[in-house]
Amino acid sequence: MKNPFSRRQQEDDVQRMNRLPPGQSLTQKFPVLHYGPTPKTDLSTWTLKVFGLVEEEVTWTWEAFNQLPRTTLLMDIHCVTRWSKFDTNWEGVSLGTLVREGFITPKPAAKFVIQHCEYGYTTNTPLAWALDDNFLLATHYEGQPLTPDHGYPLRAIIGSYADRSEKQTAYFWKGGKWLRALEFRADDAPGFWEKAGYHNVGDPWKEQRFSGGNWISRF
Ligand SMILES: Nc1nc2c(c(=O)[nH]1)N[C@H]1C(S)=C(S)[C@@H](COP(=O)(O)O)O[C@H]1N2
Ligand SMILES: [Mo]
Repeated sequence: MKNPFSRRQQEDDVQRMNRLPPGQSLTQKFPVLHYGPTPKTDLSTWTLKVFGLVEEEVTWTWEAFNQLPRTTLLMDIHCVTRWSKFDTNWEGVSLGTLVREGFITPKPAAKFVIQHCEYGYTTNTPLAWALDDNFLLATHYEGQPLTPDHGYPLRAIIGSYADRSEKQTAYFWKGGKWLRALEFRADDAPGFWEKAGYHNVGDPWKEQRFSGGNWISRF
């Protein structure tokens, strides 16, 4: 369906509503951005492992993962390469819900969560961010299972709410595609892009794009 509103008009609208972080522009597409190849996933051998500073480590099969309580989420997402996408619809499992309902119990010393993805991609956030309700382990986008390029069968997402732009959020690289494990840690462990020179925190509202120094050109 052709979008009845021009990109520029939509961008003006979100700007006026204070939903466009500094230096970003609105895209009506859904760009695919990652380093390396897209993995092929066999759901019969796929697992998600939760390890590190938790009372009990757990490994879910795809079938077990799909028994967990589910959540839908409407988010604005912001890529550090300057595109933002608005009102994206996701469905999946909320880490905050898993902790509140006792499926995972972090040890008191746990302060960071590392997402471990296929081919060794990692990304880090404070535990508090990953437990907040704008962070989701997503299996579906706009009512459909994720496509391989967008992270099938499971990815993390972090974004901002239309009406709560002050909520703590991060650029979209902190949403790991092809997620296979979550590690709870006391100390931080900068991930793939963070070590390549992206900002360790990556708040789009503060325009924390690069840490300076060792930035490697990506594209
Ligand atoms: N495993 C993995 N996840 C990743 C990346 C990556 O290189 N590998 N890139 C990140 C970046 S920079 C962005 S902007 C988003 C892009 O998600 P999309 O391709 O679904 O738009 O995925 C993030 N997750
Ligand atoms: Mo990105």
